[in-house]
Amino acid sequence: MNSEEIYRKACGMFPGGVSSPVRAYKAVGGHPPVIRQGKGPFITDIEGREYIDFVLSFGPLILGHADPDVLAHLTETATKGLSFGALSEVEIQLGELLTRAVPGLERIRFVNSGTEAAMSALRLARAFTGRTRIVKFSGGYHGHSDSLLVKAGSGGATFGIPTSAGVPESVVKDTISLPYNDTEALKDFFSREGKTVAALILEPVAGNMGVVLPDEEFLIAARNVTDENGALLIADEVITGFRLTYGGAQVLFGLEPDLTLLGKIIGGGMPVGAYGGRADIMKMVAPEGPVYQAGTLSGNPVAMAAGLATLNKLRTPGLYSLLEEKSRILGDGIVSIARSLGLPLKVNRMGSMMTFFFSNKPVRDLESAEHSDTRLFSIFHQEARKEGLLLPPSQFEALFLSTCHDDKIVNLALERFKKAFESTRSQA
Ligand code: HOZ
Repeated sequence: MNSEEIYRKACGMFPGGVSSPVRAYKAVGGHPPVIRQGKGPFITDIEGREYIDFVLSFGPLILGHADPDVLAHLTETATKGLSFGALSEVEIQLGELLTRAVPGLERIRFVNSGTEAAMSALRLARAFTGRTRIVKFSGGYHGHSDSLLVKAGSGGATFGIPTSAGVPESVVKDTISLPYNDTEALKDFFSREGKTVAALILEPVAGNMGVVLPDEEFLIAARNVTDENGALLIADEVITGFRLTYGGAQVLFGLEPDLTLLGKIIGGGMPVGAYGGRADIMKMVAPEGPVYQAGTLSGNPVAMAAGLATLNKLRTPGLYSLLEEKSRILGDGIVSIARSLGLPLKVNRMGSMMTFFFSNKPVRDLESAEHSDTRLFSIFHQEARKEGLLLPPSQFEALFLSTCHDDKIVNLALERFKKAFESTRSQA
């Protein structure tokens, strides 16, 4: 079967033909690729077309596809059994690495996805504070649990579904959404209603309305207003954890959250999530405390092994500065190509995550992200695909690099970007 036939079959079986909405390519047009395999910086579809991959499974694959060391450790672990529903040594080893690397993580609980981590951390924050209200930011995406699907980024922004159908009003009435980077609005809200808030949840660098960088004062205010009002600060580092530097955004910015959410990279491409933080809060989690949360496959040994091998490799000295250098070359190169062609483009980048917005205005929040020309983005996406570049299929997702995206790959990618921008301009 060719990809079109497979996709047609998938559409009869899965909603939108996919297992997660953004990857259906509805926002950019064309059939989504059917993938045969990935290797290093490349991904190959069923027809044998090879792309330089900048999606990287939406973030986890910081070492590129099928890293040999990750595969070796995963395979060795898998031969001893796939799941035990019991404690295993590899779980302790990954837990130890994480609690040492992430400053705010005194204790941790493994789950299976970022969604599960966020949902569990909210329950814990509500139990710990005895309050119900949650503050998030518009365009922030913290998985798809009911109370967090309010003005959500990622698929929510991509498909213009600000709050999902099926989420009862009674559930979202306790969720407040404020504009990202608006320090005054944040202070103002907390000065009036801060004592009713259980938790403020934020992505330290937003990655789900496209990449949006935080103002320093915004992050400082997030810590201060929660401290002053007895609310918890939850840092959603599902994307930024071990992406921006070893440990994550909180290491980079000196942010001290009460709870942290992790996922993606810490599973090295296997399904994993984790939440953790202050020991006095985490001791409320069952069976030590009254906050129930459980999972048959939580702490799965094979996933733990993939995460462990990935994190061990990320400790290589100089790895993050090299990644930064390649990402800078790519980001700057894209800016100068677009400028030379007179295309309106704003590139937001931090380390190896970036988004280029087809916009002539700086992008600092959901409103300015939504100002982008998504029609131009979809034209560009299709042209880039023709040139052999696989990009996130939405203006509101992040593009990632891996350690396999070396000089040669970045230069080749820039040549392809140039051609794709040229064809886009002729259709603008
Ligand atoms: N929410 C994910 C990225 N921000 C999308 C994952 C997927 O569709 O695979």
